[in-house]
Amino acid sequence: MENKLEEIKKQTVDAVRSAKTADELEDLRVRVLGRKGSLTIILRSLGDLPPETRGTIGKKSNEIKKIIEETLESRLNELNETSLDGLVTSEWIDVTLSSPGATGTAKTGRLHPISQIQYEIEDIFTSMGFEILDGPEAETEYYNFEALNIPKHHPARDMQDTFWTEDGNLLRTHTSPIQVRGMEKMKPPLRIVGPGRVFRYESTDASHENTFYQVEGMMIDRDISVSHLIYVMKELLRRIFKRDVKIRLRPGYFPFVEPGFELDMNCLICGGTGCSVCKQSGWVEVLPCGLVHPAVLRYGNIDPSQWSGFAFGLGLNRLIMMKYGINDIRHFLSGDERFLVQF
Ligand code: FA5
Repeated sequence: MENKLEEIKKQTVDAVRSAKTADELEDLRVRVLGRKGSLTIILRSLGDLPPETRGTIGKKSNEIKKIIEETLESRLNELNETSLDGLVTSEWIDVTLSSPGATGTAKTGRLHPISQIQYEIEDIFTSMGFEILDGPEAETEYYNFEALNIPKHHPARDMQDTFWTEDGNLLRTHTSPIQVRGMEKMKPPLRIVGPGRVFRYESTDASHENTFYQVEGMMIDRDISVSHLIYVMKELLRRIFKRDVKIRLRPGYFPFVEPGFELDMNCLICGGTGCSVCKQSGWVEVLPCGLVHPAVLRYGNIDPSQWSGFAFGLGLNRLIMMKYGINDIRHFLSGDERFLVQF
């Protein structure tokens, strides 16, 4: 038995020392020390040995087990170190080298001007305590029209020509469904903005696209009035245009607000004296808004006798056109790099 133990020790230690991978080591460990391993079987059968040899064989078996375990561990450490050394030499990178973009061989990308202004507006609203919400681009009729106080067959549906899907849903024509989903999800008081892409079945021209971007905004609290709306809108425009902006409100009809307004800003291109951008009027229409209609609050499970609010829907494409003096809305989706690299 002693000879057998010596043989197991010698063979295993030799095999461990010449093993090249961790898998090989694990294989050896299982063959010798595993549940049915050669040494384990001997250790388990110690009870069957005559009492005079049991002590010696037991001691030797345990010594050999310890030697094999230590050899396995030290070979595994050696292999790990070698593979790390190999990685360091085969996969090192010089982090001080300049990137292909910096050397001019590859162009670095940039954010689309719409994304830039969207993130800027999100930051402005977040700093005023608004939360940013998202909503689906393919919507149900309920969220796009019904819950915004535009029932079936109401002529106001014609204000927004719609892409319908075959199953009776639609591509959202505005970001206003986000306010309905926001009201359903959150309890008042609430302040939310919902940016996103919207779609209208329209022919395109210099100021109309069939796919464009809006940012919806809504604030609901106790005793919200038009003065809160004016303050937030003026602050928004001041921060976007980096100067004080003169505004005016004109009555505007949207079934989901009452009263509803068209908010115009003083033309920044001509300073209000009249130019082609403002069609000689000195004013540019930038954002429709108003106080949330009680029916819309009710659709959002909010009691209009307790709460009131304002809402607005800002068209991002036209806002950027105003900011940079861009004369055709179709540039935005043209994918023309000559246009895009300017921002
Ligand atoms: C709306 O979409 C309302 N949901 C806005 C609103 C929200 C009003 C909350 C009151 C309260 P309107 O259809 O006017 O309103 O569109 C809003 C803005 O989207 C416009 O001022 C304009 O900047 C932009 N817009 C509308 N149609 C187009 C178009 N075809 N191409 C590019 N921009 C457009």
